[in-house]
Amino acid sequence: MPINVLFAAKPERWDTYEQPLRAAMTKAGLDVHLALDIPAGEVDYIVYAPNSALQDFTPFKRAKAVLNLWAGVENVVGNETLAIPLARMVDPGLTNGMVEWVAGHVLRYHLGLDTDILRADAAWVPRTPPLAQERSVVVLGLGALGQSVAQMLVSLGFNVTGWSRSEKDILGIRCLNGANGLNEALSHAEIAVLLLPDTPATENTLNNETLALMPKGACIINPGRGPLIDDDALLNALDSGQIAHATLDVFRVEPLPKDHPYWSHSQVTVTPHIAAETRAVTAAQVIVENIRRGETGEGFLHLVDRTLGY
Ligand code: NDP
Ligand code: OXD
Repeated sequence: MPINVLFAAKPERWDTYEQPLRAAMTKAGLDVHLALDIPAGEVDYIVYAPNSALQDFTPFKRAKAVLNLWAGVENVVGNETLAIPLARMVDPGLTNGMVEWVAGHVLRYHLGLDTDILRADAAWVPRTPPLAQERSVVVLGLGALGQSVAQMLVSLGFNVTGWSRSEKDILGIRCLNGANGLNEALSHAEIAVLLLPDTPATENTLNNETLALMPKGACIINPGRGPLIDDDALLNALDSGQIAHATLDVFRVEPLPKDHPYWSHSQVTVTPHIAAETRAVTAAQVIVENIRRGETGEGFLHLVDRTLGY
């Protein structure tokens, strides 16, 4: 009997994922019926995007797991109808995308690239670019994405501090945790990169108090989630010069409303939630590996802790 796998994302995503999923299933030797529509009581696994029409998991009585296509789970983790394991997306393609996006934006700040890119006059003023070893960068969140980003920054020569919930020991990275760890990390953060999940514990991680701890003129890069930052506090810190510039990819409301002050602020760069995207070919392998594990009774990879919310 085939394994029934329901694809429950926006219908337009089917074209992107169908072939990579089928190819990965064939390669894994799994006999799978993959479809957009399967009677709920017959579904074994749900490949899921939190913005799909499926919000009530109650009828999926025999399903073994929900396999999220996104890294962020804030829009599904609290779903009270979900009583089976939930796996988040950890995809090498998505990780590479995030590493590259953060590298670009960190180097923009570090090298002061705007000075030349936005030059309006004909001023020939040579300057010596700083070296990465003279720059402290802090990565908030040392998970799948934060760790890869931090390691890339180390490989470029930056002084890297990372902050996470639990204690960590990662070669080349100063690892801190807990409330005191955050304060210590931010006090050296010339550039802060936010790669925390959106949970009750991480809301407003950057607020009036924590922004004030950062060195004057620091820069912020947020590809994590909008609620990690208290927007009013950031706007005040930008206006006072405490924060020199912010690059924001994620927002409390997306798309960012047209009248939001971030759009017109000269010290803010808005990007439309494009820092990193799940890549179908590599993600399909991760999804199929979890289906294989579900069938053999091995533990699922990348399970979400419903209590912690990530
Ligand atoms: P992980 O779950 O692998 O890592 C989360 C990290 O945050 C862990 O290091 C965790 O600590 C830390 N953390 C969680 N809660 C706290 C807390 N209260 N205090 C301190 N540290 C905390 O997630 P990923 O790295 O895969 O992804 C991170 C986020 O990136 C996603 O949740 C999503 O919001 C965002 N994202 C954005 C994308 C975009 O295009 N803009 C694309 C993909 C993801 P510990 O290690 O101790 O558990
Ligand atoms: C994700 C995202 O969570 O794209 O995967 O933000």
